[in-house]
Amino acid sequence: MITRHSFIPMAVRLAVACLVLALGGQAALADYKSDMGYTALAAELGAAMPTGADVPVSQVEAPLVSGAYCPDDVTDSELIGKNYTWENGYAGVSGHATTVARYYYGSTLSFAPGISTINVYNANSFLTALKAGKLSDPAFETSSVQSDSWIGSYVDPVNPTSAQITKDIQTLRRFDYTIQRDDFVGVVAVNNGSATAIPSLLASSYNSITVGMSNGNHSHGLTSLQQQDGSGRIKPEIVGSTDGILESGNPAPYVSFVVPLVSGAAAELLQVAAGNSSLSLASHSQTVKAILLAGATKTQFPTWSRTPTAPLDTTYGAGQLNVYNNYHILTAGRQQASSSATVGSAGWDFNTTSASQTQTYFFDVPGTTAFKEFSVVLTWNRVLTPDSFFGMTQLNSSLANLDLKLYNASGFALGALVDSSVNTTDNIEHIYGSLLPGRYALEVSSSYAASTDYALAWRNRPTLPGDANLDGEVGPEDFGLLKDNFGVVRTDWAHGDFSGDGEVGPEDFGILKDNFGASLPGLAPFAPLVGGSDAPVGLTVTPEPASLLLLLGLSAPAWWRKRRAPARGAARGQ
Ligand SMILES: [Ca+2]
Ligand SMILES: [Ca+2]
Ligand SMILES: [Ca+2]
Repeated sequence: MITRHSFIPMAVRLAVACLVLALGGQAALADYKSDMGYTALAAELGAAMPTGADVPVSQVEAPLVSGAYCPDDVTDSELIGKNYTWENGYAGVSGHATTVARYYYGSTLSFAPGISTINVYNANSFLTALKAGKLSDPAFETSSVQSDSWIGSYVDPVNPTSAQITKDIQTLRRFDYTIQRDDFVGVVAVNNGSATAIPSLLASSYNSITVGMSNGNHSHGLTSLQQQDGSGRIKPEIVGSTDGILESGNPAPYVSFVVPLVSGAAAELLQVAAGNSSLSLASHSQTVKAILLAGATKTQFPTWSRTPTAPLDTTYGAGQLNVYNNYHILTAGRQQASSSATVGSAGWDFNTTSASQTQTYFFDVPGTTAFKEFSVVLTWNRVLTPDSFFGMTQLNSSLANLDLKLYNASGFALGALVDSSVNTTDNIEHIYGSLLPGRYALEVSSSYAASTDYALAWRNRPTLPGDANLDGEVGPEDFGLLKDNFGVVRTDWAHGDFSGDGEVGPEDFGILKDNFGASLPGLAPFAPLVGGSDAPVGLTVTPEPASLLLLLGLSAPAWWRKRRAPARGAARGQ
């Protein structure tokens, strides 16, 4: 059955690692709240900051050897005064459960201090209640968010049997089945350590959100489950900063304590969605997942990459959780596909598609800006159905194949394909990159006959005015583009028309001048510096416009007159 070491809770395993860190580690300088956009959103919203209030949650904890699995609700000031249900009977305080709880719904440490109703499960009892291989249905999950900071498997690592592997697969299907049936947001852990394998339970699920760390020190890469359970899917799907996370006063950079932060971020979204009827479809677990992944940031990770057939980075997934982005995607509102109207450049949809349908979302990048980042995520659930002969003892898995494509568009007609996410193994598609001004279309298609619910979420980050080459900085290369096209009509941002009037002129020079030397905050802060201690070249000083022109041997007015005059004549037909 369950191999004993498989259920050693992370807290026990981590005791050794904590000791090492206590001896050799240093206090973290940054903190997870500012790293993940919580501080910025709280500053923007003030008293309106969501807290997860009225969102019921559950916490599943691997028991200690003693059987203890409960957070300390009696003496821990972060946790007292809330309503706890010990689903498997009160069995004593677990330090691991207490730390998870502090970062899940603690009064000062969490992203969701307003959470007040918590169901706590012993992970072993929780697995039993899923009833893998039994005729009966799994137990209902009445909470809206479930946090799983534990890992496990029924498979004996030394002498694996096919029956054990089947039990893992059927357990995972039962878990995904409960998400499909009860529509809660499941947030689950990969293992600690970058050389570890991705756990079967529950990290290999489809319908939950699998979490790792921004330091990359977690199991990552491809799932390896067999049968219809999609080996080769990329995990984790999102990561979180561990800067400043402590357990018993020591730095605790472990997956266990990032899972509850992602769970709290989900609770915040659900609270906002519940408080506004126009956002009600955001309460679906697929929508929350799409928003969390679309909101995630990659600029911390210079090696982050995806391809049309690999939607996520194999270490960082969709990137680092960002509470600020999540909130703004959600409140941009639901926006539906249309062949005669555009959607906004941020938002989400929850809808249904099938093989006979294509859903197209037209949107504009205005001529007066350009997007350094455009991020869009499509996700849907796999569907589990009882076998026609074996009934609930054997759940069968069906996975629709939806695809996501980004096109140039003219009016409401598709133009050239810009990028695509068309993998065939996973229930996630993701496109991420920079966009110049213009009209675009996102297309959601399905090659699966049955009707499939899906969620789509998208956001953008404008670059700085004057950044013609979209590298996030305004510098000499942008000035060069502007200079080379000065006076040209019918041109675009990439050639120096930052004002969006279709020509490159003094107004564009003014925009570039005002931003010369600036770069987007938080952009690839880990970019290597040449020579170790050398300062980056060219971006530390903001030259005056006169000195810039002097540097290039140009006189602005003469240069302007020389090239602008014929261009304007042509434009006016003179
Ligand atoms: Ca696909
Ligand atoms: Ca630039
Ligand atoms: Ca212009």
